[in-house]
Amino acid sequence: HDRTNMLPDRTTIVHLFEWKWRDIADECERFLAPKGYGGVQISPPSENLIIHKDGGRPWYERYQVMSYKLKTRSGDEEDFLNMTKRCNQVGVRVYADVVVNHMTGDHPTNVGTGGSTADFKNYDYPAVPYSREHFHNPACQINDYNNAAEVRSCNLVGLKDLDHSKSYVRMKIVEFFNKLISLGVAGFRVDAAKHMWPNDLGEIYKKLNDLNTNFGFAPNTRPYIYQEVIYYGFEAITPSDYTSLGDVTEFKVGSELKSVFRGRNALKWLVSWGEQWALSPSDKALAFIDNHDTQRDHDVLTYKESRPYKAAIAFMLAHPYGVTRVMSSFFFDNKEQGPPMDSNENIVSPSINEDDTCGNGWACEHRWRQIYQMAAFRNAVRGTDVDQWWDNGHNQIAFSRGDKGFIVFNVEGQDLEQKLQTGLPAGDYCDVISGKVNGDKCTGLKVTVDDKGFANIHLPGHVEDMHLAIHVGKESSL
Ligand code: LM2
Ligand code: CA
Repeated sequence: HDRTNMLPDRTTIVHLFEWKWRDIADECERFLAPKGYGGVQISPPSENLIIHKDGGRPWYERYQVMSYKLKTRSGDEEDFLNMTKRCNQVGVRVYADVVVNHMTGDHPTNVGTGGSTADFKNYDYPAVPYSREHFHNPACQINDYNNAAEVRSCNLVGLKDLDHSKSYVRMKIVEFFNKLISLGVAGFRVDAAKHMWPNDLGEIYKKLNDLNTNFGFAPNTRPYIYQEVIYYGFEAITPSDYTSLGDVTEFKVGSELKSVFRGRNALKWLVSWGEQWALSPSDKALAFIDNHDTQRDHDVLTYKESRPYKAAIAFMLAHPYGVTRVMSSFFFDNKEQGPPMDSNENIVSPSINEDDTCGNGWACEHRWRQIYQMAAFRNAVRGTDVDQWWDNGHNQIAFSRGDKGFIVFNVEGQDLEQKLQTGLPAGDYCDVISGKVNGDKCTGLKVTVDDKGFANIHLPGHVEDMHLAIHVGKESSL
């Protein structure tokens, strides 16, 4: 077993942003498990402040914590348990987004999704309970990201900052994490980890229970922890401050691959992808192209720019670097807009179309053929290295993963026509990007590998996708 606690033949986590627990349970059974996804990151399960904005409920209300009661618009504790049971049953792990750096900001209304109230001016959160002594005092605001103490001990965008040097605060957080462990989670995405002191986090992690064996985890299994440390260089706090405690989110994956697949940096340089690009060590990194913050606030690739987005995700999933996470969004026009909701402010479930895509306002990138079939590619090639590297000196590249998979990218705008060494056993393969295996047919491009491992690859410059991928296993071999 690796550190993620996923099944040994699964590799990729999907972030089902703002989904309801019952819908996630359904999705584990009907799509994630059959397609080979290994885990799901859920939105924060802790009770949040209800916020009304422009007639809607902004997504970010979930990052303003009222208590550790498991009651949000995604569901209650019973729904949560239904989700962890059903997902684990089909081998899909659940990772909870835990928001413990802070509670809420100041706000004119003070009712939470679980009915709890708080007195913000007095730092009084009776449903935990927390009071003034549990927060950094005097309160200060974060302005200077070159000042580590300020980043960690002052308020992030006005959110009341907990003081984790207090053993009571640590205890409340440990209780909350252990509650989630008892309910069957496999690990945690630690929100705003950069804003907490590493030593305090270490003390909290040490007191966590092993995963609950009733959900299929082996005895003595530790939770998988990946910590959100936003870093693009030039700041006082770096991901390496946290790697002795767990994994870190690697934001440079998305920013670097954006430039490459938009054609602003040559693909040939990807030959050295990984630590040589000043990324965190592969065995400490959570790799992703976009997340719920960057898709709103940064110029990264998202579903809105689907051609380079799919290629960047394919490269990430084809390359052995890091643990991989795929974003799954709802459509939005303005960045505060929350998930689709009905007139009672309940989140609307995604509908599922004939062609696997979603309706009711959900983008469901994880259901795009070019994405879920690359998650299966990553499963099929696990344990192998990058091999048979080829490039044309510019923006056409190809590489294999041992003798298990082979992928080609063409960002040149001109056709690629090459006889290439695929590293694969002889046979007919179906390109999992332009199509899929259907019975004994391929609905997309067919690639024939000869007994020496060579194949004639034709990848036009102006087709729907800029890449082609084949691999051993039922999803691609004919
Ligand atoms: C995170 N990582 O460190 C989350 O990934 C990110 O989504 C969270 O910010 C942030 N940390 C705190 O958990 C989001 C959102 C902010 C929003 C906060 C709190 O990006 O814009 O701040 O959640 O809801 C909002 C307002 C802000 C206001 C604040 C407090 O946008 O203007 O500040 O609430 O009322 C006065
Ligand atoms: Ca803090």
